[in-house]
Amino acid sequence: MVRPISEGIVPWPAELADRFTAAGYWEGESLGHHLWAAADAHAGETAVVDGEVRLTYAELVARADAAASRLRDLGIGSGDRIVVQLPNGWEFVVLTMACFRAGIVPVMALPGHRRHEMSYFVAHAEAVAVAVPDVLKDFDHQRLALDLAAEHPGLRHLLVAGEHVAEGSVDLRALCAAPADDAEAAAHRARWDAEQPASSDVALFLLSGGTTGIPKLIPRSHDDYAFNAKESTKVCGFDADTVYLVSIPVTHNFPLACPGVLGTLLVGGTVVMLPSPSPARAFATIEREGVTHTAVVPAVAKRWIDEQAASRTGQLASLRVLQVGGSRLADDVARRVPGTLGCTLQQVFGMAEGLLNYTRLDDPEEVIFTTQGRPMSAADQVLLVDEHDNPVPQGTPGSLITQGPYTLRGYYRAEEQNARAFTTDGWYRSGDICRMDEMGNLIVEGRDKDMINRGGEKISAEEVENLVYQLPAVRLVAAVAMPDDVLGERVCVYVVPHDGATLTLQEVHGAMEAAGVARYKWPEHLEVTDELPTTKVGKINKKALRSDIADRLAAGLGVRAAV
Ligand code: OOB
Repeated sequence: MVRPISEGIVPWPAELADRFTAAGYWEGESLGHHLWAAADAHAGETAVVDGEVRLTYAELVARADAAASRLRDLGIGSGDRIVVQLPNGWEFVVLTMACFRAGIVPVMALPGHRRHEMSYFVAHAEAVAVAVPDVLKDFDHQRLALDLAAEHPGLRHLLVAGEHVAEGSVDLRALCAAPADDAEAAAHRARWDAEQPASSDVALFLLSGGTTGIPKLIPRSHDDYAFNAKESTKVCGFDADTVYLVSIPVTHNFPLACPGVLGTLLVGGTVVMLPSPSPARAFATIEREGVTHTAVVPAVAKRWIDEQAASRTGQLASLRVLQVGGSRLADDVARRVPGTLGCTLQQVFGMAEGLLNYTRLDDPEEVIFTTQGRPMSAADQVLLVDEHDNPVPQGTPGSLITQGPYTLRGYYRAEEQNARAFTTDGWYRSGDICRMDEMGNLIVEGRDKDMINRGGEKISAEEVENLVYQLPAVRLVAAVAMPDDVLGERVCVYVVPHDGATLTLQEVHGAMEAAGVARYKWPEHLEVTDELPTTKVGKINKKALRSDIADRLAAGLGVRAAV
């Protein structure tokens, strides 16, 4: 039963694929092959730590092989999709490795997603299963999964991690349990050693940051994602002594594979998992486990710095590298990292679509503090272009387009969006406005995509607008970013109501709640107005709205965060 996904995938042109293989960027092996090779080389060493649970490499792969067999027994096999909405925990690692091994394709959802998003992922990916916690932060994910199953007949299995597994659901912890004995372990191992997915197959789907009304799925192949993670370990100095802490959601590309969990496991290091980056627990964990590397978004970096500056309680001597990315890190916050946290800062400007830029660990301080780094690989092609796709002069801001051995050629089943998101010769339009210094380092100056970056969580303005348009009072709506000290940006909506109609932020939230929309997308400020400014061609002038809300905030007009 081998049914790799091909329909709806835009492949790399054969000539490029050959070049990437000849140059060794693509090694022609599955992610499982690489991970199991590392596990064999480090069998007795600790691979994963999650609270009281500690798994050696030998235990981890034995569980993953057994889980792959148990999934197969359920009828889930090569080419099938599972929407994975798990928090940071050992079950996530075992399940993901089992999927890679058996050619099952996980769709990496976030714990914050709700019915609106999950239902779309299940439908668009034609998922046969979802993997969820029972309850997380007072939200009943299992209930949501049951509702999804009622709505989507193809969704046959609910894999549930937790104490309360409903009848009819599959106990994910049991599915990920150790095999009974060595003989059983050897049988599972032999089975999957003999049956590996092709390296060009889709290994997983990541979610796009979102600029369109509907979210898009990013297919990542075994070849390209292995390169993504492995090459990152070189640039970031990961090796078998690395103890990597993951405290931001592991289903994000950044902590998953830049180098993240997968990179750490590929070089024989130890992954330490925490469900959230709260400073007290993170600091205690760094001390207890001797964490050497970790990745956070700028809002978390700032929290850690402020906490440590105020209390000096964190014993962070083991910490060597703090990676910060996902949104723009302010230069002044960057400068405080080494002095306060006692480690090297590494800025990371990446995207789930592929291209990763890193400051190098031995770069001059000014480069580390004021730039977002340069492409990971010599094979990454990056151009900064004007509105006609012509390269801008060096030092001038331009829109970043890119192609390379780990940057996608098209979103999954999204022909219409692909026509806009890629140049005719296949370069990905990131929508980021950047400048390049003489050394080739990129500085992110803004964006020409209609997206709001809320502390690293990406929100499509169009998606929010479509949801607000559902309210009968709304004649016109525009969603824009409003500046915020903590998160960088939050969602603000400008609404022109129909004649005589009124609207409150509570009503907007009520509509979001009713539609089952993830909370991080809920507008946090509403401006009701008589008209919206337009550009010369008659489009809503979002630039004017962004500066309007920034001016209002600066003038202290009592704009307050509501969520
Ligand atoms: C990461 O990935 P996504 O897919 O959630 O978001 C990508 C977008 C970029 O196009 C850019 O607009 C923004 O997020 N971004 C940054 C940034 N890192 C990402 N903007 C300014 N400065 C940065 N350092 O966010 C992501 C994926 C892999 C590694 C790191 C981040």
